[in-house]
Amino acid sequence: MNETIRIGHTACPHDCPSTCALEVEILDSGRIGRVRGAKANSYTDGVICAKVARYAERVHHPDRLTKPLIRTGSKGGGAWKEAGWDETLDLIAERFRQAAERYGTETVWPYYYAGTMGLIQRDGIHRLRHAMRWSYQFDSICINPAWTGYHAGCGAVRGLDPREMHESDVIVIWGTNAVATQINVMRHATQTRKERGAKIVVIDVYDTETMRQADMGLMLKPGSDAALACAVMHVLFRDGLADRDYMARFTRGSEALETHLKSRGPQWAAPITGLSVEEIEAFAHLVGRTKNSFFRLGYGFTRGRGGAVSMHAALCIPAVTGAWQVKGGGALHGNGDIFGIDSSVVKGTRRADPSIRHLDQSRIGAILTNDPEALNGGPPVTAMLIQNTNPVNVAPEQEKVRRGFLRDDLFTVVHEQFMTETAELADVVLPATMFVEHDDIYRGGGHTHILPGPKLIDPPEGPKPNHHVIEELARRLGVSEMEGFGRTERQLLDNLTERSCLGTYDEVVEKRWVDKAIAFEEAHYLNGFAHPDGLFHFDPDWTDVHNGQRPAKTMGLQGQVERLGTLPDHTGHLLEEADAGHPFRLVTAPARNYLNSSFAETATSQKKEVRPTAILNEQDAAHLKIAEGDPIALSNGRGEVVLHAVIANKAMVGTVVAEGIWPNKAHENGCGINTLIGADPIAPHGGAAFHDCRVAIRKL
Ligand SMILES: Nc1nc2c(c(=O)[nH]1)N[C@H]1C(S)=C(S)[C@@H](COP(=O)(O)OP(=O)(O)OC[C@H]3O[C@@H](n4cnc5c(=O)[nH]c(N)nc54)[C@H](O)[C@@H]3O)O[C@H]1N2
Ligand SMILES: Nc1nc2c(c(=O)[nH]1)N[C@H]1C(S)=C(S)[C@@H](COP(=O)(O)OP(=O)(O)OC[C@H]3O[C@@H](n4cnc5c(=O)[nH]c(N)nc54)[C@H](O)[C@@H]3O)O[C@H]1N2
Ligand code: SF4
Ligand SMILES: [Mo]
Repeated sequence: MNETIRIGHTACPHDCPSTCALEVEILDSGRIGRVRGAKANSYTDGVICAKVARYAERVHHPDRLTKPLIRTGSKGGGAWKEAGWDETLDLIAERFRQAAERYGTETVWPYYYAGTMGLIQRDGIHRLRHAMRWSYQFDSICINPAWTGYHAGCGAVRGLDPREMHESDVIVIWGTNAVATQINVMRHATQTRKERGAKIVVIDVYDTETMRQADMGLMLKPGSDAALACAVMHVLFRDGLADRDYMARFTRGSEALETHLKSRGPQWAAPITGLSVEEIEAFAHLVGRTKNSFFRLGYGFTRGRGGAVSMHAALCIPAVTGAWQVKGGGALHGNGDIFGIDSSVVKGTRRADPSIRHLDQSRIGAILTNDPEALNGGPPVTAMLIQNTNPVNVAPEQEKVRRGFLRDDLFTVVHEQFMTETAELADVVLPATMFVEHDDIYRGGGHTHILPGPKLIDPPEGPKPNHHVIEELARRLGVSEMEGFGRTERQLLDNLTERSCLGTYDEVVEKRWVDKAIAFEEAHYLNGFAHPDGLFHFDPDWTDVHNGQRPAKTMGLQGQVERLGTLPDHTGHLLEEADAGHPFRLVTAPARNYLNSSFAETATSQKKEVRPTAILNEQDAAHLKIAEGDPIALSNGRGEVVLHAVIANKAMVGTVVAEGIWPNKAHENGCGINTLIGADPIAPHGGAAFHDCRVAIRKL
C-alpha cells in the first residue's frame, strides 16, 4: 500500500504545561500516522512526549465510544442500550428540566475539567451553565495552591520566558518531574548545560528520572520545601549574598524576613527536610553566587496542605538574591496572565451571577453524599453533565465519590471518548470527538504561545464535539437565542481571536502560532511587581490572597488561613504528618506514560507502566519483611488500596511513592489510589493534597 502522507499542523490539547506545537501525519485512509513536535516552534523545538507521538493508538482505538448509551440495569451494572443522538439529547434536556423544577436550577451541576485544554470545547459548558443558572464549579483540583502561592509573592501568575533558560548558569527544577510531566523543560535545561555548562538542580521527594539527570539532586521529605527555602535564605543573608539594594527597591518585608530567618538556618532545616547541612549550604551558595539562576517551579511541591506557603517560600529566593534583574535569572511557574485572551462570549460570562452557589470540584465526594457544608447552602445535586474529566478516578475521597455517583436520585450524563470509570456510573454516556477531529485553540501554560488546533480528520460516525452537546442542549432548553449561542465553532473561534486582538482564526491557523512573550522588563518585574504597591511581598496577607479566581473566599477553611502565618516558614503543623498508626507518608506522583487518567486505555502505555506499584525504601521494606513484587495494602481512615512493592533506595525512609493514577480496577480490590487522599481544602484558596497523605503499610 503506497499511501501519500500529508502533514497537519495543530497543538496538543492535553492538560500539560508544554502545550506542544504538533505536526500530524494524515494518511489517505483518513487515519493519522506519527505525531511529531514542530521543529519551527522555538519552545517545542521538535520534542514531544512518547505517548502523544503514538497518538494514532488513542484516536483509532477499538474501544472508543461511538454511540450514545442509555443505562438499562442498575447503576454501574454495565447494561446499556444504544440510542440516537436526538432522542438522547431530548431525554437529557427533559431530565435536567425536571430536576430544576423540583429543587431549583442549582440542583444541576455541570462538571468539567481540562481533559481538553481547548478554549472552545473546554469552556463552552460555562455558557450553558450561566444561561441556565446552574451551579458553578470552584476549580480547585490542580492549580490553586501553586497559583495562589505565586500570586502572593509576585501579584500575578507570570514570569520568565522559558527560552531564557539558555542564558542561565543554574537551573533549579523544583517540585516537578519534568522528564515525565513536561519534557520540554528538561530539553531546554539539558541543552543549556551543553551550551554553557549550566548546573541543573532538582528538588523532589524521590529519585525521579529528572533527578537522575541533575548535577545536584536534593531529595527531601514531603512538604518540607518551605523549610528548605527558609534555610537557603538564612544563608544568603548570613553570608552577604542577599541583594539589599534590590530588596529595598522592589520588595516589602525584607527586614522582618531577615529577623525571622535568624533562627531558621541549615541546622534547623536539616532534620525537618532530611537533607544534610552541607547540602543546604551548597545549594544556597550556588544560587547566591549565580545571579542568573532560573527557578522553574512546578506543581508537585504545592500538592500538600502547606502548598501555597511552599510555593511562596521558594519564590522568595530569587527576590532575595535579586536574580530577577539579569537575563536568565528569576522564576517561572506558569505564564497564564500574559495572554490577554477574551473568551467572554464563549463562556457567556455577561450572565454570570455572583449569587449562584459555587461547588468545590475537589469535594465532589462530600457534595454528592449530601454534606450540607459542602453543598454551600444550596439544594442537593440531582443532575450532572460531565465533560473532559474522570472524577471517579482522579478526585480525592474516592469511596465517597463512588457512593455519591451510585445514588439513585442522581441523573448523570458523561460525555467521553472512552468508557471511563465515571462513565460506567452514568445514566447516559455520549461519545466525544478527539482534538484532531474538531476545531479549537490552545494557549501555553509553561510558555508564551497561542496555538490553533484546526480539525484535521473526520471523526468516526457517532462521536460529537463538546460544542455540539452544549448547543443542542441549549436549543432544547430554550436558551439558544441568547448571546453566544447558535454559532459554529469557527464563528466562536473568530469571535475569540478577534476580541483577543489576534485577527481571524484562519489568520492564526495560517501563522501556526502567535508568540505573546512580553518584554524583558515586564517579565522580570523591573517596572514593578504586579501588586498595587509594585513590590514583591515577603509577608503576604493570606486572608486577602487568591489567584484571581472567584470565589475569593474558599468554603470549608474556617480558622485555617490564620495558621499560615505571614512570613515563609515550615508548614509541619498543616500537614497530614505520620503517626503511630500510619507511619508512612504517601506521594501519588505522575506516571510518565499516563496523563492523569488518560492513556491508561492504550496498550503501549499499560505495557510500559506494568502494574500499580508502591516504591519503598529498602530499610522500610526490610522492617516490614516485604520483598520485591509483594502485594501490599496501603491504608488509612479513608480506605485501603492494594499495590505491588518496588524496593529501591529512591525515596527516604518513611516516604512511599505510588506513580500514576491507574484505573481503579487495576488495583486488586478495585479501589484506586485516590481512596487514600483527603479532600479537605488547602489554605488559603482550596486545592487537593494529593502528595500529603499518611498511610499504614501491610504485607498481604
Ligand atoms: N506523564 C504525565 N504528564 C503530566 C501529567 C501526568 O499525570 N503524567 N499530569 C499533567 C498535569 S494535570 C499537571 S497539573 C502537571 C503537573 O506536573 P508537575 O508540576 O510535575 O507536578 P506533579 O505531577 O504533581 O508532581 C511532580 C513531582 O513533585 C514531587 N513532589 C511531591 N511532593 C513533593 C514535595 O513535597 N516537595 C517536592 N520538592 N516535590 C514533591 C513528586 O514526587 C513528583 O516527582 O503535569 C501534567 N503532565
Ligand atoms: N492521586 C492523584 N490524583 C490526581 C493527581 C495526582 O497527582 N495524584 N493530579 C490531579 C490533577 S493535577 C488533575 S488536573 C486531575 C485531572 O484529572 P482528569 O480531569 O480526569 O484528567 P485527564 O485524564 O486529563 O482527562 C479526563 C478525561 O477527559 C476526556 N477528554 C479529553 N478530551 C475530551 C473532549 O474533547 N471532550 C470530552 N467530552 N472529553 C474529553 C479524556 O478521555 C479523559 O477521560 O487529576 C488529579 N488527580
Ligand atoms: S509533552 Fe505535554 S503538551 Fe507535549 S505532547 Fe506530551 S502531553 Fe502534549
Ligand atoms: Mo493538573
